[in-house]
Amino acid sequence: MYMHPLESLSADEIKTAAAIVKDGGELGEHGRFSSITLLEPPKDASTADRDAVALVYDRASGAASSVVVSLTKGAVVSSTPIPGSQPAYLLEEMAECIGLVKTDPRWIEAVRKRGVEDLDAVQCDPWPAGNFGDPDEDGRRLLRVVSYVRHFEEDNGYAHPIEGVVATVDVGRQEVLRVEDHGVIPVPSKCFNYAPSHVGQMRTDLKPLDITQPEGTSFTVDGNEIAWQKWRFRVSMHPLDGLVLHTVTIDGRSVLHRAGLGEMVVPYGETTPGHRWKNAFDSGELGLGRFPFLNSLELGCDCLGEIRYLDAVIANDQGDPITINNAICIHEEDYGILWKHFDSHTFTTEVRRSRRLVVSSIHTVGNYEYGFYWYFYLDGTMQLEVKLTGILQTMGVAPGETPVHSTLVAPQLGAPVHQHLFCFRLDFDIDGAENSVYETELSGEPVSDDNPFGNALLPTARLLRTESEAQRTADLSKGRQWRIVNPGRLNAVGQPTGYRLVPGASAAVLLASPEAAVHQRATFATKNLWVTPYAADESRAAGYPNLSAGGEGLPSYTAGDRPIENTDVVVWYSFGVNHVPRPEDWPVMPVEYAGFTLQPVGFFDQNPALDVPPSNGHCST
Ligand SMILES: [Cu+2]
Repeated sequence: MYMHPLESLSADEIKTAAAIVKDGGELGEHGRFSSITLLEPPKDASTADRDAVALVYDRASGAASSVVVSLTKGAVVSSTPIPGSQPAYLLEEMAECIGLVKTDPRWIEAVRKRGVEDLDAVQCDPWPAGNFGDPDEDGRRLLRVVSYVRHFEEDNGYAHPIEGVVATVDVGRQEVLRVEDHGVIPVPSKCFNYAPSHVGQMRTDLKPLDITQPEGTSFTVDGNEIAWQKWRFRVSMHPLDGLVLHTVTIDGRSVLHRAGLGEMVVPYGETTPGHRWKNAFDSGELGLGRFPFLNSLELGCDCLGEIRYLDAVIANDQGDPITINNAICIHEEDYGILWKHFDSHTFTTEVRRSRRLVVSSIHTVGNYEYGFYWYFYLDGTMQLEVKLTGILQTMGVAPGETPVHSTLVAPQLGAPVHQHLFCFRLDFDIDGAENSVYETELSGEPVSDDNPFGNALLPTARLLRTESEAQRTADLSKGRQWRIVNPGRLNAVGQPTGYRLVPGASAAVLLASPEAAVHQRATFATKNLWVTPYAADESRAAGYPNLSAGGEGLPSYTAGDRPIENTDVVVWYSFGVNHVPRPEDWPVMPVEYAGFTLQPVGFFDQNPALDVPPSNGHCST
C-alpha cells in the first residue's frame, strides 16, 4: 500500500522497525527503545521508501545509539553510537526509582521525622537530576525524588509537600545514591482539591453553549494530511518534538517545511536545597510526546464542536506500539470579525466573520499540563499558542515565614518562582527553500529638512547575514520583529515575498545567572531568536540534554558562525512565561498563554481574505 513519505509510522511499522533492530543485533540484553520515529525524508527526496530511526539505550552500559532501519527493505541501514549522550528517561526507570526510594531506610527515617508513617500515602515525584558537576554523580543515570502526602487516594498531594527531603537515585546501578534531609518543616495539613465533590456548591447559572456545524466541517483529513480553506499541511506526534506540522502551504505556495518544539525548559528560582536543582526539560529529558504524558482527549471537554481526532502511535520502552486515542484534536472556531467597513456615504456595510482551524494536543508532565495549539486563519496568518495549566510546584514554609524566591499561595505553602521557556524550530520554506531573515523595527527620527514636523516614523529592515548576527532578543518598545523572505520571488510592489515572526507578550528569556548549570544546558533560552542553515542532524535546541553538562544544540550548531543569507534557513524562536505564582493559581491554575504569530508580509498582493463570503444576508448591505 502506498503511504506518503511523511505519513506517521503505523503500529505495524513500529513493530517491524523494532524487530529489524533486534534481528540486526542492535539491541543488547539490556537494550531499550527510547523512541522509534519516522526518518523524515530530505526535501528533495524522490523515493517513496520508508525509513525509521530508533534511539536505543543500553541500561547496563549506558550507551546510546541511533539505528536507522529501512522498512521497505527490512534491514538496518546504519547504527551510530552517540557517545556521552543520555536519551530521555524510560518509563520503567521512573517506576523503579520510586520503588527504590520507598524501601530506603534513610528516606523512611526522614519522612517519619515529619510524622509520616503510612508510606502508601506518600506520592513520590521523580525529577530529572540535571548536572551540577558533582564528581559523585558523574557517569550515573540519576533522578531526584521529592515527595508529598495524600490524605486520601485522590487528594492533591501538592498541598502537603514533605519539605527538605531529596533522594538522589541511580537507576543504572539500582541504588539510592543519597538522601538529603535539610531539616524539618511541618508538612502543611490543609487539603486543597478541585474536583466538584470537594468544591461544594457549583454555579447554577451557566446555560449550555453548543457549537454545531449542521453541514459538517470545512476541513478534510486524509491520513495525516489536513486541508482547510487555502491551507494544506500534515500533522504528526513526535516523542520529543510533540505536535509537528509538515509541508505547510497556502494557495499551493510553501510557507514552512516543518514546525515543532525544539526543546523546552522550566528553570526554578528557589534557592533552598529542596528546589534549587529543579530544571525540567520536558521534551529532551522526559519525552512529552510519549505515553503516559500525551493526553487522550475527550469530546466536549478538551475540545468543543465538530471535532476530528487523530490517534498517535508511540513506541514504548520495549519497542511495542502504544496507541493514544484522540491525541490530536482538529476543529474550527469562530474568532470574532475578520474585517469590516461601514461606508458613511452610501450607508452600506461589509463585514466578514473570522474563523480559525485549531490543531492541538495536551501533555501532562508531572504537576503541569502543556497544551500546544496551532491556529490557521483565513487571511494567511498562523499562530502557535501554548496553554499552561495544572498544578504549581509547592514548597513547605515554616509558620510565620515569608519566602523570597517563592510566593505564598496558601498558609505555609510556597510556590517557587520559575520560568517556562519554549523553543520552536521553524524550518521556513517561503515560496521555496532559499530564504533570508531580516530584523525589522520602527523608530522615530530627529527633526531635519526632510522631517520638519519631527513626526517621521521610519521602518527599518536589517539583513541578518550570519548565525551570530541572528542571535537576538525581542524588544517590544521598538516593535522588533523578524521577517523571513524569499529574495528570488517578488510581489506586486517589487518586494520579496515573506512572512513575519511576531513575538507575543510572553517573550521571556532565561534569567538564571551565567554561572548557573542551567545556563550552559539551556543556552537556547538566553536569546529569543536563532537562525541556522538547515542541517539534517541539527534538530534539537539543547541536543540530548538529559544529565548533560551543556553546550549542545544551538550553541554548538552556531559555533562556526555560518552564513544564513539566501539559503535554506531554520528559525528557532524561544519565548515563555515568567511565572510568579498567584494565590489564584492554586489549587489548579487557570490557563496562562504564551506564543507567537506568523503573518504574511507581501506574501500576497492584497488582503487575501476578500473572497470570504458574508455569513448571511445581514452582513453585506
Ligand atoms: Cu508555572
